[in-house]
Amino acid sequence: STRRPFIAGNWKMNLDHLQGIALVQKLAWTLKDASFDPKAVEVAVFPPFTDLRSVQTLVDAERFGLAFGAQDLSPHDAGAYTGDVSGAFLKALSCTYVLIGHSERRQGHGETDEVVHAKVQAAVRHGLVPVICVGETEEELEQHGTSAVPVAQTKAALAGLPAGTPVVVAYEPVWAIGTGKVATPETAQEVCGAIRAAVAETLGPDDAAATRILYGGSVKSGNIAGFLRKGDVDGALVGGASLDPTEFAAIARFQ
Ligand code: G2H
Repeated sequence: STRRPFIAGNWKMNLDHLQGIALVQKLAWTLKDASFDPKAVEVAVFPPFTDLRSVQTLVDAERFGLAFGAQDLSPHDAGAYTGDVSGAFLKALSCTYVLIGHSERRQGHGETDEVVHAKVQAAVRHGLVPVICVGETEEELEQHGTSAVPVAQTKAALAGLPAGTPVVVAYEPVWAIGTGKVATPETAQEVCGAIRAAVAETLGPDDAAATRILYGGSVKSGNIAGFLRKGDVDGALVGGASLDPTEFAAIARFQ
């Protein structure tokens, strides 16, 4: 396909800004030493909010071809929302992306499809590309079968967006997150294909062809290639393995 593969590192609540600086420096030089071609694969990191200013200052995006984003944003633009962070502030720090609806936020912070939808709208208002996370729990998988829940979550998140809005969708089966249980490439392909059909229904066929759909859940350098060989899997959202710059660089160089 013409879609540029996308390898995204979700640091979650790990690495303060000093540790973040060290990781990004090591990552950038590891990729550079390996003659990594950022035009062939896009690499992005998603540090905690408190690291973003350091990462912005440090990463010479042009030189290293590394992008970055935040792990969450407020559905509101500004005002009396103690503890929240506006998409406007993320944009001012040169964030390209923002994760929305990660299962740890859906489960741990009660984020419903409505909240996810409002956050997607906020991201788009501020010129950020939302990386919308969808996925089913083990229980939902048993009750509704493969694809039903991620497809419904995708449609809810994208509802009302105009065609041509750049988005990324990440399929992360909740039962595969940080558990060491990894979905097979066949399952990932089946669900990512169904998600692409949902993007076609909501944003249209051109957007469906252009949208990158990622797999996430216990991705490592040893299993990435199997996922990327599948036609509808355009990259990975990597948690634990993104905290080791050597391992994360190896994932980015999956070919
Ligand atoms: C899923 C994933 C990254 P991990 O949460 O978002 O984490 O790779 O540790 O399973």
